[in-house]
Amino acid sequence: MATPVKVYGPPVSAAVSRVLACLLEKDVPFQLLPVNMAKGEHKKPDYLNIQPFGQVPAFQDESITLFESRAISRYICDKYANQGNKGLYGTNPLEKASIDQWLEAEGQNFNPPSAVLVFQLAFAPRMKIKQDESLIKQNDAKLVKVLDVYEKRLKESRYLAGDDFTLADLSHLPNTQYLVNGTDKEELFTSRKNVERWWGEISSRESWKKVVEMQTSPPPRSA
Ligand SMILES: N[C@@H](CCC(=O)N[C@@H](CS)C(=O)NCC(=O)O)C(=O)O
Repeated sequence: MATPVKVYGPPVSAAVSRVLACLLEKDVPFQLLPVNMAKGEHKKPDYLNIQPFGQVPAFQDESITLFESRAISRYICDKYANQGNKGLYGTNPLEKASIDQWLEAEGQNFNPPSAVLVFQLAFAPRMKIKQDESLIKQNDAKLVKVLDVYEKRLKESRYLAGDDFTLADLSHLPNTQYLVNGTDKEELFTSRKNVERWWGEISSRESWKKVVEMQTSPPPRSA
């Protein structure tokens, strides 16, 4: 049997959970290795050897070490093209171009405001960090504009890149999960008919349900 790929980082991290959802969609066996961020393990020299920016996730498969969750996900789809969800990253240049376009939209347009809101509204209170109201307001306004574009697109198309669920949709799962279930921003998604339908469909995928389970179950005790 092939050696499982390695993912370093906690499943509660949005970027780690993006990679986990992709591995589960592609039926790729993986080993999840803990990185104790509270203890600063992600800034220690050993970890910086595999992720020079000191962030999670890091990823290893055979001789390759990668960072950046979207690049890792693209690699997984290409390397394991013939297993699991074979259309996740498209099967021809036209499909791939559309998926890449919406993946970029997620990374460049959706992620910046949504990541700020997730941090400010879901993580800052738990970490006893004071929330920045003006940052929340600014990013709420930015996300409204992005979701208006999505609403229009999703009125014409079942999923972002076309008729099928792809990496472009998957990439939105982590931040949206936090915004819908862990903040008071659910309405941004539920007030838009087609965005709401899309969220209902993508968040009920078995792969994502498993990731949410991993996020909510306590980490295994070390011996
Ligand atoms: N663009 C990177 C973002 C990685 C990232 O921001 N990871 C966060 C957790 S979700 C992290 O490691 N934060 C700790 C830090 O930046 O020191 C990716 O997609 O992999």
